[in-house]
Amino acid sequence: MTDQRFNPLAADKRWQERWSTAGTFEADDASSKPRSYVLEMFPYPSGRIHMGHVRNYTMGDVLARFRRMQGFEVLHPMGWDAFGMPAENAAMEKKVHPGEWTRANIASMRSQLKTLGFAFDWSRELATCEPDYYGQEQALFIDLFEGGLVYRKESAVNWDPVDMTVLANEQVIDGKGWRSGAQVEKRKLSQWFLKITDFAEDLLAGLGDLKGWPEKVRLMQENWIGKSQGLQFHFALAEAQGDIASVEVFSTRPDTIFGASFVALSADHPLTQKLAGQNEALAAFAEECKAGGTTAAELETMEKKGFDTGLTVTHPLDPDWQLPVYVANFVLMDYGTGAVFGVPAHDQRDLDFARKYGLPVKRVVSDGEETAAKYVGNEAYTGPGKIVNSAFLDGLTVEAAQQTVIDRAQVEGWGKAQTTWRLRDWGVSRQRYWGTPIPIIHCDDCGPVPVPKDQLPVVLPEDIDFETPGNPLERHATWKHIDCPKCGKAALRETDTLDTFVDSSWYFLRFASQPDDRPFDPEVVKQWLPVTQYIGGVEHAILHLLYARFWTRALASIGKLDFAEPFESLFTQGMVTHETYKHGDGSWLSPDEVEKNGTDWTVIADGSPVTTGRVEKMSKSKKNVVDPDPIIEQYGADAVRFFMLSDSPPERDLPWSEAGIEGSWRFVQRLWRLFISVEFETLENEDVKVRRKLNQTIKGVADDVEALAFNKAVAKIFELVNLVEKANPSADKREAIKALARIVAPMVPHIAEEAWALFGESGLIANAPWPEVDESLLVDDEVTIAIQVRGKLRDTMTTAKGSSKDRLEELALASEKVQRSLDGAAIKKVIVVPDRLVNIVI
Ligand code: ANZ
Ligand code: ZN
Repeated sequence: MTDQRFNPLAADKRWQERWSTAGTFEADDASSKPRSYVLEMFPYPSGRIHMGHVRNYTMGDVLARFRRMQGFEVLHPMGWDAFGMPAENAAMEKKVHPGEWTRANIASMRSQLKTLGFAFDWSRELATCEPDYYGQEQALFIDLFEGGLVYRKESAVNWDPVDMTVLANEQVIDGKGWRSGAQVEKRKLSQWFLKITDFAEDLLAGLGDLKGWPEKVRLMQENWIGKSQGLQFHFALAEAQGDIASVEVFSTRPDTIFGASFVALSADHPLTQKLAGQNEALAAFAEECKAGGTTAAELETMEKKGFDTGLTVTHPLDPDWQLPVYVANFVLMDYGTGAVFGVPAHDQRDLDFARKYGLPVKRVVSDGEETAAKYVGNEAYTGPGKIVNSAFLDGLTVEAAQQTVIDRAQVEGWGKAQTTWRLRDWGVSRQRYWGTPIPIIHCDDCGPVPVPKDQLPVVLPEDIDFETPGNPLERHATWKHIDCPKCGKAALRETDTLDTFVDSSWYFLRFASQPDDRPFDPEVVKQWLPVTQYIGGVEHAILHLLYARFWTRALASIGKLDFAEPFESLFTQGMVTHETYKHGDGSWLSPDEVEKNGTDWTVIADGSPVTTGRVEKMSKSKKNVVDPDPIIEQYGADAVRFFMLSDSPPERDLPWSEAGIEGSWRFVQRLWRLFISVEFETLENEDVKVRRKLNQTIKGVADDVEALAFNKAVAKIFELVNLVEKANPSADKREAIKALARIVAPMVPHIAEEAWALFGESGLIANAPWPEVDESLLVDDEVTIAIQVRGKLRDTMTTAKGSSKDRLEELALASEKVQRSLDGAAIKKVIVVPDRLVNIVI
């Protein structure tokens, strides 16, 4: 006797074990089928799976399973982005070894993922913290080093004095370390860099070919790369300062050169430093500038401040024109030349600055209305227009004037056309333990020498001390002492480890091919890559994706790969959100600490009142997190998966709700009741309506899943189920129920396998083909046809789809409205467009 209720507790496990023992989802490198590589961004093993993971991996899973059913050999792997700070913090706070902490997290997250029945090829699982992964990364690093794409340079870094580490600009918030909250200092350190700027032009151009990427992500990458074309030229100092006789500036707006009002230097500019040596007030001002933010956003919003150096420079196009030289806090040293000329009328920062220091503001671009040189107001005009008040440039467009000034500068030799990039080389050195050791040995005689490949991996030492802050590798008694591989003299290992973004810049290659003796086999990689569909959070839109694109190109440039773009299509999914709850004292409460009584929320423990807050991304800090584990236990994997797909478009946020998951649970049970009803008495009657709907659903769901429009696919499944439930028994109804199991299989695979077995099918539904579509049944049976008389709409009629021209003409002429409008006139001709219109010409 079949159970009247679907029992996920038993079914989920049963099928998960079957898939695992059968190796159902292990990708075959030697397959002759077409390939599809479906990849979700691999997780950081923080400890527990959260709903965001569940949503992300469910989407990828549906696509992977669907593609398998469509006849593809699918690679759908899973692994762990396992290096990084949290493991070290755990080591410091809880006194566990980072490796132990990480591996325990991986184990529990792996078993959590398994309870969701994801079709992962677990045989390819990898963790970046294991020597068999990071050792191969070290080999690649050495290849890039030998290929001239790695170098070492002294550079100013953001130093967090509490965490004792270098921070990326993004990790500095209001001048403080993102984690420690300590005031960040600027320090000079020798660091390793990857030459991503060599590929700036190509990374930018490549964006144009990424048709399968969201426009907004491409735009974000474009802005990050930040190509600017303009003029680089110099202003001669009225009085040379030692060996400095002029100030070099970069401008994208040379057309505004006659609107110049001042020259501004960065606090780190060599001239600033020279002057600061003799001027204490200036030195203090420069220090103050350095303590401020460095991100573009911070520069945009902070108050503009300057220091008048008292020096002047001569305008390049007018020897009688002197401009003052300031040091200003909004000029960056590492962009352009570290100095600018200010044009207040046409640049907002310059205008704020000029108004504050009473500098001239002269209009040189006219919007077509106002042409006077005197500029009023506090809003700069940055739009298009004609040049005014600018001698030989007057009357030209902005673009034409730019070219004219560039040409003149080049001819007269005071400047040249210049392209500037916002993108900087990638500093990969981290003064941390839990990362890939940089495989370099420093020898006093030979300089930096790569570790010979046969001595890889350079393995992290296990016996480390986290009691004192700083880099444990640096402090370890013996680890760094090693003989130089070149000359044999005593030397020192590099004690910096690689930025964890390096680990995630090539893992998709290692998934495709993982030999023991090298990072990957390019021939095998070529068969799988580029990744057909990559899915992940938009928070990785810039750095991770840019670095991965760079690594692929860098490896291609040294002959290790023969393609440039790693991800053919990219999808960025929305977040899982939840209402927030607050106690009277302002502290956050978690959803399972509160309950609803009528319309009010109260604390379960003591009945005290709760205020509900906004629906926000689930996060530990706001305590609005719902742990997937108990939910899976209660409702089963299929209901959870189904809910993740049904309620919102995948790119939008999904508000978690109890009602939503319950709805999914009920739907799973409805499916079950349909499946077990399949043994009704065979009736040889037809049900064209059901057959038509079935075929439309097969096609529609396939299209929607292919477009990752899962919520639309779900809606179509609902419609089919509604119709089939109500239909009378028929052969068509039975066929629809059987096909339904395959249609829902990618979304709710456990119940689908159960149904498949129930139908007496041998094998797994996971291996079954997607149901075939009868194209002739896709069209609706009825159409509405317009009837015109001399091109004017007179009536409409609803007829069977595909009716003949003669039949349509006959029906049209039978229309009373048409006859009235013809009013007995002779018909010259009748034009019939089948399924569309009939036009009667008189
Ligand atoms: C004169 C001018 C007039 C400018 C005008 C803009 C508008 P993008 O497009 O982002 O590359 N600039 C150059 N180097 C800078 C630095 N190190 N720190 C801060 N600002 C700098 O911006 C290029 C423009 O940013 C340059 O063009 C320069 O100001 C400024 F109506 O020169 B412009
Ligand atoms: Zn040596």
